[in-house]
Amino acid sequence: MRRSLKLALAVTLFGALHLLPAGIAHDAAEANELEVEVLRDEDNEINSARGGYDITQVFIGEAHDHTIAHGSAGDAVYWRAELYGAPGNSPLASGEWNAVFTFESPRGPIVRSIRTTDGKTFQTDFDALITNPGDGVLHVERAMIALAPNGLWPGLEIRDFRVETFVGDQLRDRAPGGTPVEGPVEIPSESRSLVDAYRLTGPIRYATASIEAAPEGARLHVTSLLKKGSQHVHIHLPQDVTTSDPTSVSVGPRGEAVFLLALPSHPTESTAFDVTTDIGGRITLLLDQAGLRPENATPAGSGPTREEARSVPLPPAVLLAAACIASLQRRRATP
Ligand SMILES: [Ca+2]
Ligand SMILES: [Ca+2]
Repeated sequence: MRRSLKLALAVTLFGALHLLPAGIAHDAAEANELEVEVLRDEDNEINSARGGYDITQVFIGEAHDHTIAHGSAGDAVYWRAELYGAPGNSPLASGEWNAVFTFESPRGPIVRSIRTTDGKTFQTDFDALITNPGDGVLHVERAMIALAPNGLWPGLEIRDFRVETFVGDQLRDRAPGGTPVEGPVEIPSESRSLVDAYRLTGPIRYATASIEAAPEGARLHVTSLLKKGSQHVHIHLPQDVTTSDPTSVSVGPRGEAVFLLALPSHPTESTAFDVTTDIGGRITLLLDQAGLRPENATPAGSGPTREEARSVPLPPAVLLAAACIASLQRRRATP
């Protein structure tokens, strides 16, 4: 059985923008199709006079961000939100503008905020923050909460998503909920929650991967799962595995990147390595190099021939599940 190619796949994303030449990195918005809209709040005109961010659409997504950490420690859940208004537009709105994001987790509420006095520079307790301030609007692209340091891991459910905005200590909008105007008085609205809960997966939905034996060593296929967006795929090979192909390739919607891998003549034990994408995907692959060793390296009759092994379709879905479970168990074992 050792002759068959064994590999396990776990999938996740990685913000490798720093590895790319300027001008070819993709924007985080390419991943919008993977997000889940959790809140839809009224679009009001009241705050344009009173000041304070007007909450409209709010989404939850997942991504890996290497600026938080490499490997699984950089996997995060993030908020995306469209907040209308900008400090300075109203004399009534002087002071600090604040947007507070909350969801419930099995470890208790996770509360983070974004604060500003000029609408361009921000103070935050999110683990990473990507904003795009526009004319009278703040696009919160990714307000990220790392999973592991906050007691979160794939498989857990988070719920009760809510956002509140303030000027100073005065509440100016909330979602779900209407528009507060004076103390407990608020203008009712059609604001609503769109989901009861969101189950964390880790950043594995950006791409999938498989490995097959090839005469030269092994062939790694990485397929983008995006229907519309584009992304760069990066492979981070173990030290003793090489490729003459570029290790960073742009793939379009449903596109595939193929890497021909050269394996060491004296294979070591199985090795894990990451496949990442520049907009936040990360997958961990487990390459059992022993499964690819030359014909004469194993006793005769111990398994299928190399030719047979090559012809056996690999069950990547099963292996992927196994790897994800292993990953989950590791996370649960972490206090
Ligand atoms: Ca609103
Ligand atoms: Ca509201």
